[in-house]
Amino acid sequence: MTPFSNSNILQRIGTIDTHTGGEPTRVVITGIPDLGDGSLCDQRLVFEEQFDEFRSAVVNEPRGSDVMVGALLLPPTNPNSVASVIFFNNVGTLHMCGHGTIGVAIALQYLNRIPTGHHQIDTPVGTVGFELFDHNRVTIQNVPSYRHRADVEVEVEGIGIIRGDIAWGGNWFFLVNQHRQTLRLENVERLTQFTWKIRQALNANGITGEDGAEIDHIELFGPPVNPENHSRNFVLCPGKAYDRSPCGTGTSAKLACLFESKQLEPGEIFRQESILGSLFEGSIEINSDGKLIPSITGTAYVNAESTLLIDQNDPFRTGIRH
Ligand code: PYC
Repeated sequence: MTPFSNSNILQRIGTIDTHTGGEPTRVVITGIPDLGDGSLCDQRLVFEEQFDEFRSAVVNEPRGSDVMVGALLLPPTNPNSVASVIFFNNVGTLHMCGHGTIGVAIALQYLNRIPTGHHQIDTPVGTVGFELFDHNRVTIQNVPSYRHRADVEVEVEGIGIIRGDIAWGGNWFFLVNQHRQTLRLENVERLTQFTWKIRQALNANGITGEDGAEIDHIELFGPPVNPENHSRNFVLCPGKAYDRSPCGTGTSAKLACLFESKQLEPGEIFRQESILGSLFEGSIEINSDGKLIPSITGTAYVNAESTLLIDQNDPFRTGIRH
């Protein structure tokens, strides 16, 4: 921790908080550090290397919590986009975030920056389209998604052999259907331990996404509680928090796997409920380049409009990091 200064100057960071199906997004609208004028991937790298304390101050305790996802609202890089966004969480940055994109759309509407209709935002892994509807509903058209490997076996300490698919939906996922776990809210501690062990086993065995990318999201699937839905999931995020929403990038990865296994046709609706019972509706289309584009529909609400204050004398000003 850097030495205390005697300065009474408070650093001010303007934020809009939303939640999408219970999963929070803190959209940072003012006080954003200068990340230079490189590509969004370069800016993300600058953010990781030079502004990790800023990241932690915004999302970690005492101002946030392990489950909080942050979204830096930056100028668009593409002339047809309304903004660029870099997503981050309790331990680092995310490539993309589906619930977060829905939250950003609702925050932009709250700020009167966009009307209902079609828009797009830029992320470090590609441009994401979205349709803003009435009643807080948003459909995102995610980055191209795909299954990388099917039915991969991993030996998990204390559990045994677990099989799953590796898929990209804007983040890397290991998707497990056979696990003997009951996907209910009262079991989150157990589900967290179970999925964390799978993640550690993947790392220990060098099982990765494409080009050695780390698989940092683990997703379990089970029967829905609401019979109108097709599936319930439990998603473990990179910093060991579980996703309260059905996870936009995770649902995208699931849609890609279903398509590859011939269980989902383009245009068909797949209703994915979260461990809380909140819902995303997903579907896919195959674009003119032959790529699979998932659409994810969800609902978000604005919770707060705040100014975060960072006092240079506060020993926990940069957040509590685990
Ligand atoms: O909705 O894509 C998502 C997401 C990723 C991590 C938390 N939520």
